[in-house]
Amino acid sequence: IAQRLKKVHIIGAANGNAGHQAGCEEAVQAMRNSAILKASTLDIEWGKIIKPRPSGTSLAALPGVIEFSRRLATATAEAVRQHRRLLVIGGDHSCAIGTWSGVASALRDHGPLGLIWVDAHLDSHTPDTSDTGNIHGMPVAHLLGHGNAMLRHVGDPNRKILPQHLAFVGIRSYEPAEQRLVEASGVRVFYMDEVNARGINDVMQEAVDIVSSGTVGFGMSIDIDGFRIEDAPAVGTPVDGGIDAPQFINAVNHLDLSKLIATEIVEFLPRFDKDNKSERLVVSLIESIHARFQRVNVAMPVRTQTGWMNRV
Ligand code: 6HN
Ligand code: MN
Ligand code: MN
Ligand code: MN
Repeated sequence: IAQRLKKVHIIGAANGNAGHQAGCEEAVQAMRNSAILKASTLDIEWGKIIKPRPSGTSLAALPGVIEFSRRLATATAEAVRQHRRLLVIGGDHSCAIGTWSGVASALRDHGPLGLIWVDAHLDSHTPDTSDTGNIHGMPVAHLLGHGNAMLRHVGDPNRKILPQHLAFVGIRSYEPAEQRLVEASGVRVFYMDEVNARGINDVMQEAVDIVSSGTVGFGMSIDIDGFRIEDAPAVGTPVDGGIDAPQFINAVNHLDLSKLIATEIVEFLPRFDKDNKSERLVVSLIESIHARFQRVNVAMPVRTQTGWMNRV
């Protein structure tokens, strides 16, 4: 069993129609074929690949995203219940609704889930406030319990993440309505200005503290447009002035990831890659995170009729 737990269990979220442009749906296949990933030291176990039914774009994608999110949530919940070292490869960022709804519902009896959101964007619109209607700009609002009821209730009807258990890192592009939602909820936002002033090391340490305190564990949702364009050129909504990827990886190497439950890497559009830079970054991220991933050692407390008990 210990052998199996050392493996990285990858669930593929092959969605793309809720993004700004098509292409994210190709990332799962690209990573399955990736010679760079195969050449890495990682012990990979490919799990379920979830594909959306054909649907429209912008808000016309909504019924498809709801149905897709439910199937993805079922898959991530199962992986977490089996104590696998879970990695989700997206997909446009709307897949985060399914990923974290499933993880949160699997942990419901253990305690609340924390979440670090690495991104250029806040992704905190509701269908009512979005200018574009693109659902990849809305996952955080839904995980916090706002917006469309069907999307809010994927996995179970509870709020998936509480604002005090969420931290954004790398933010530099947003609209006023989503910023109001986030700031009014009291979520900690490490805007890019603060990352530049303090360094990514310091910021990530504090982010881990925030999402670890009062939670059973935390997830990381990494939108690769959070990084500098030269580190991750293959994105659909590039924004200048991103996180220095080598510095981020160095920061990860010094983090306490003992409470990490799962990681998600999204918004990779392989057709726009240059010299395999983005692909290389995705593999480096997985390598550094999984080198520090202690999931196998985490004994999660479970609620019993007489109190709390450690499940091994
Ligand atoms: N992402 N705020 C913009 C919108 O359309 O709502 C951009 C969202 C980007 C989302 O990159 O995951
Ligand atoms: Mn368990
Ligand atoms: Mn983004
Ligand atoms: Mn995003």
